[in-house]
Formats: sequence, C-alpha cells, structure tokens
Amino acid sequence: MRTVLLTGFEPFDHDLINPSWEAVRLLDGVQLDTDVRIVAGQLPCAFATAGECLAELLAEHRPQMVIATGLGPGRSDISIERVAINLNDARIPDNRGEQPIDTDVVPGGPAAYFSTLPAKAMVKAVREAGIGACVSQTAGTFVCNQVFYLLQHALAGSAVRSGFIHVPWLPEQVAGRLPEPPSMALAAQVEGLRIAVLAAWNTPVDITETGGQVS
Ligand code: PCA
Repeated sequence: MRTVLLTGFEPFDHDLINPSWEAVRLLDGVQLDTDVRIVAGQLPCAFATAGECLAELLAEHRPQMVIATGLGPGRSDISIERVAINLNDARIPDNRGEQPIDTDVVPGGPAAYFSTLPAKAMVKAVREAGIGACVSQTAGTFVCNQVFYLLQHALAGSAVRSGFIHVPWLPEQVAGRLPEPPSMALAAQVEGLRIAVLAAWNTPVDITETGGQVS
C-alpha cells in the first residue's frame, strides 16, 4: 500500500476550528486507487514545533506524495501554492505566542522552493468539478509558508512530490461579519482537495505544469 500524506493545521488566531484540518481528517483513509491511501496528520500552528511534527509524520508514514494544507483567511478558492520562501514575517503571534519578524526558515537555505505538484492540472481538475480553484503565487510568511518551505527542503531532490494548498474559511466562521468575507462549504473543500490530490497523483512525475493559462 502506498501513502499520500495530507496535513492540516490546528485552529489559530482565536478561531475554534481550522477548515484545513476539518477537511483533511475527513479524507483520512480514503483510497485514491487500489494501492494508494490518504493518511491525514495535524500540525500545530507554532513556528517552534510545526517542523518537528512534520518530520515525525514523514518518518512514520514514508509517503509517496505530501500535500500540506492550511487556512488562507480571505481566500475564496482552493489555492494551489506555487512557491515557498525562506522568510518568516508573522503579522500575528502563533499559538505559542511567538512572532518572528524577518527571520530565515532555514539559515543558509535557498531563497525559495517551487512546489513539485502539477499546480495547473490540479486547478483545472477542481474547476471541472464546479469548485473554485486557483494557482497562488504566495503562501504568505506565517506558519503555513514555514511548513511549506521545510517540506520542500526535506524532500528536495527526492522522487516524492510535495506542495501546499490554502483553503478558504468555512461559512460558519464568517457569518454575520460585514462585509462578509469569502468562504467555502466543508463538503466542497473536502471534494476539491480530493480531486486536487487525485489530479496530482495521476499527472506524470516529469510534468509539474500543464503550461496552459488558468486564471
Ligand atoms: N494558516 C496559517 C497558519 C495555519 C493555517 O491554517 C497560514 O496561512 O500561515
């Protein structure tokens, strides 16, 4: 049995729920094919510990593909991230009260890593199912970008494809706010992620882009 590891984050910034974890935990155990299974793991929203937890999940599951996910407040679509940068610059404190400003993710590491997922093929597949999706050129500079960078750093040069997806708020998280920010129902997030993962898995390894314009 081969494994695709999906990670989601615990809630942060006073939220009680994080849609990234709610969505990926519903995909835990789902088979993509007869011999490929999704395993879901949760990461803490903390600069000091998220990387260690990610490394433990990689060592435990030895996945063939890894997609980390997180909440992207204000996003309206399933956002396939293209690039992780070697910079922490937190707008708010993390769940341990740490707020790194202008620090390296990995001192001496490359300025950035590209995702090794086929971002445009994933966007096209999710849109074909009627679910909003886009390619995003920045994962920000908070814990999500840190985890994305550490993931790409850990798997650089390996055959294991990896990348990051930001998901929108759930409707119940934004209800009553004026103006109401964008959101997406949990069922659509789960199905969108499942289709994105499947598209990534089924796209040949030497193709990271389909080349077409998607936005
Ligand atoms: N989103 C945050 C960190 C955890 C999460 O779900 C981010 O975009 O950095």
